[in-house]
Amino acid sequence: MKPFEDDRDQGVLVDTARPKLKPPRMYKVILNNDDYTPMEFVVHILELFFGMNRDKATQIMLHIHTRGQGVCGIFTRDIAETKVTQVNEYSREHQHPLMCTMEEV
Ligand code: TYC
Repeated sequence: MKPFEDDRDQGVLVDTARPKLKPPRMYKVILNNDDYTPMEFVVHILELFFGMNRDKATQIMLHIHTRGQGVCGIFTRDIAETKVTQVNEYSREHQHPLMCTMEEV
């Protein structure tokens, strides 16, 4: 470099921001069948915690009853964990063995 030459970077410094964001992992919240929980209680759970109307809740409950398990919804991990905890606590409070679980999509 010649004496007194300005060596500050003259290159292009401004680039479009491209943050490397990945979509979040998603989790299915699953209700499992059992022999003891009343059908009406399962329908109530699907309405209360998953925002289903009575027809949809009844359809999903019957699917779980006949097939062994069913998906209530798909959520990010924190939301799915909260749903699982809320459903299991609520079921225990009402002395039902209903089991709610989650698995990654
Ligand atoms: N199998 C239960 C009964 O016959 C009903 C039931 C449905 C229980 C869905 C759990 O996730 C469930 N009373």
